[in-house]
Amino acid sequence: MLEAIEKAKQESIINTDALKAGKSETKTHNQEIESRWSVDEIVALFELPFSDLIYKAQNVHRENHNPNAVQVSTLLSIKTGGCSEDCGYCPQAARYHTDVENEPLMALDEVIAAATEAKNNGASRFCMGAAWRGPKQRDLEPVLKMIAEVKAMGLETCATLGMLKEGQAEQLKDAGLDYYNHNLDTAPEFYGDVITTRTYQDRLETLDRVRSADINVCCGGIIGMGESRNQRAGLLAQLANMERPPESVPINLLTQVAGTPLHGTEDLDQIEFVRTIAAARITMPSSFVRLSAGRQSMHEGIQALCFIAGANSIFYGEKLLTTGNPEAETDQKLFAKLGISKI
Ligand code: SAM
Ligand code: DTB
Ligand code: SF4
Repeated sequence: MLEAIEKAKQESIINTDALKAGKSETKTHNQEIESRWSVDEIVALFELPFSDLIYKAQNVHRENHNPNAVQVSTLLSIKTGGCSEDCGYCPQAARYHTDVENEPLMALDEVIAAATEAKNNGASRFCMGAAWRGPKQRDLEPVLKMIAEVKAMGLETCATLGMLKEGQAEQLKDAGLDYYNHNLDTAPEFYGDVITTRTYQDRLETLDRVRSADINVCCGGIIGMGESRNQRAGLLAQLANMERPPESVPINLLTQVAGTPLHGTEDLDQIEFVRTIAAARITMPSSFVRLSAGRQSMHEGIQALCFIAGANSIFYGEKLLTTGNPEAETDQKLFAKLGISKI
């Protein structure tokens, strides 16, 4: 095990040095593969003494980012509930009996009003989410208008609409979409325990379409669904080993909702969540790592540890899609306490 840890250490030093020297662009394909992370190497990071792991993550963070600045995105559910899929964590799946109702797509002026409020509260990115397996062409048309209008307000735009068919990513790009969020959610070997109505490969194909259309990729997953540490490392390996790792990596702590199959899962130890953030930072030095769902159940001390471990993005505003998030004022106080400025 010591050997594996040493290798993991060397690996992260090599990655960071290469980045610092601006060599990542010029690496050959073989060199690229050599610098990738195996699941065992990532597990070895998780197994480091906590202080050593945090120290390493903070070093990588400082070498690649402003350690005192956090990007803030506000989420809006533009189409809530009634989803055909069976994601075991999701309150919006029609088949689970939760308090979430099936609502129609929001009107353009309501979306603009929400984006205006987000901008006035200091968000730099506005993310629009829809409870769809994927958008039909007639669904996409109004969403393209929303994207164009939000972009014209001077906000960065992000959308998460499910799987994309050929040509749809290009339409989103033309409308002014900056980021597309589509999560791998978990390691390939645990995936089938959580979702059966779409495959891992389906998700990878959508991510390829997003990349090919030159839209920034926002891709991460959920921790605390009953997966093993090995599987948490497996998710990070999938992300870190992408041809180009995602620009944005949301790490969600499962928000348990009554009526969903994952409700009642044993709570994850929050220090393990911090370790996951640190391992994401070390393995994806230049990505923005987003401390995503789950902040409402976290003491501010745990959130502070996540920022020290390299998280540099959050969802900001009192609601995620259907569940709660800390009030903007609470976050402002926390940022002031920690000397963090918003990006
Ligand atoms: N329907 C689209 C899709 O699934 O691709 C977009 C919206 S979906 C709600 C976006 C992501 O939210 C999911 O991939 C999942 O990672 C995350 N998510 C959903 N429910 C969650 C929960 N209860 N706790 C944590 N994350 C959750
Ligand atoms: C992501 O990774 N997390 C956000 C966003 N992408 C779309 C969604 C979190 C949803 C939490 C459950 C809810 O509010 O419905
Ligand atoms: Fe539908 Fe997305 Fe929820 Fe899955 S995560 S049930 S696809 S809204």
